[in-house]
Amino acid sequence: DPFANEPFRLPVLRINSQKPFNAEPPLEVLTDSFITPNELFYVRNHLPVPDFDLENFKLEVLVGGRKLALSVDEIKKKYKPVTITTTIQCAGNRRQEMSQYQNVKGLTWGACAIGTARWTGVRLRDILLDAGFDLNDNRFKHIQFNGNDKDITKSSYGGSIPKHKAMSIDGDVIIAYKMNGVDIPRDHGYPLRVIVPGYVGARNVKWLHQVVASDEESSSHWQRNDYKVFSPSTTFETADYKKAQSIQEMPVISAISTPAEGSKVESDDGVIEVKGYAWSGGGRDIIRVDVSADGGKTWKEANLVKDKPGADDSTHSWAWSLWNAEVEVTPGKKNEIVCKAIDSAYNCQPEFIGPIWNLRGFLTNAWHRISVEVED
Ligand code: MTE
Ligand code: MO
Repeated sequence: DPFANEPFRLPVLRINSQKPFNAEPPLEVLTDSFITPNELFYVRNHLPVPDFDLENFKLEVLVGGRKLALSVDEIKKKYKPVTITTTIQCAGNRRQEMSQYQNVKGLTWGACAIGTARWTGVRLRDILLDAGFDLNDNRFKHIQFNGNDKDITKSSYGGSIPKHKAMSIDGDVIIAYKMNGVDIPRDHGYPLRVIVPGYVGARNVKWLHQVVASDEESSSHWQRNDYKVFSPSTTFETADYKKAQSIQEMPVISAISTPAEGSKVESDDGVIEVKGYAWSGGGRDIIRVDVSADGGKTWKEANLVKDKPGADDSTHSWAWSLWNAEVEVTPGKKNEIVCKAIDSAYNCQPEFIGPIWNLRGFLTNAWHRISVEVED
């Protein structure tokens, strides 16, 4: 059994698939703290968690004909450490809502395939420059990453990002060895993981063992034939994966964490508290979250909580904003609570799922709607 040596996981996680392991924390606890505790951070594994022999492990960095091999200790000693606080989100977050609209293919994630952590490591840029990467060499257009988790054909999970993201001084792409101050837990990539702030979760390759400068995107299945979005009318027969763009930077999203969908809420004064998260990719900050208690007719601006705890080297707003709002409700009936966020580029979320529906159920970022019964 390739899954015989999987790590321990908290029973509170909501399991989407056991082998490979995929699970998310309960929505009620997701927004309790700005930093998601490691044990509650969603897990998205495509393959078994690999075993590591740290003694003999070296990260391989290939640039043109040159090869640099670095142990974890060498990485820690040779390059300047930085800490980046970033939110990581799976492209399938909130897929459940899209699949309720119309069937899609993929794991049924709720709204918790997202989390925020402080990652400590060294800049990918520093390592690549050390390996002889020439910024003026136009042969290299992509930086590819390979993990140490392998399928039955022995091919590993992989992904790539464009050179400009990898090499820009304020891209904050790091090779991390710590997650929230401790060695990265096995489920999240021990001992090394690339962190690509503002990009889709899929490019944050765990169990990193190889970095390759290339003229092409990664040839892995997950770069070429997955994590792409098609028009609502595209079918599996007509989907042209070669033509479609890979998901990289993520669009603006938000979700309500409390109250829970379908719950009964008590209110003496006709007001209830609503809480949630909002995030946008590309380092775009959240500038406003609007909350409605009447299905989107009238809106109230939420309070944004942005206090990033601890020292941080981030050059952009890579992390989410938590928010809360007190909204007026009508007791004795169902109230439709809705939220929508606006990012620093004034991007906003689409009102409905229909126009963004896609066969794989990616990037579900329509207004988040829940229905609660209010009792007085
Ligand atoms: N890296 C490897 N090596 N193998 C994987 O299966 N899954 C990717 C990415 N990196 C994956 C990986 C996907 S799709 C996501 S959303 C994130 O890791 C999930 O990270 P997490 O499990 O730490 O939350
Ligand atoms: Mo993902």
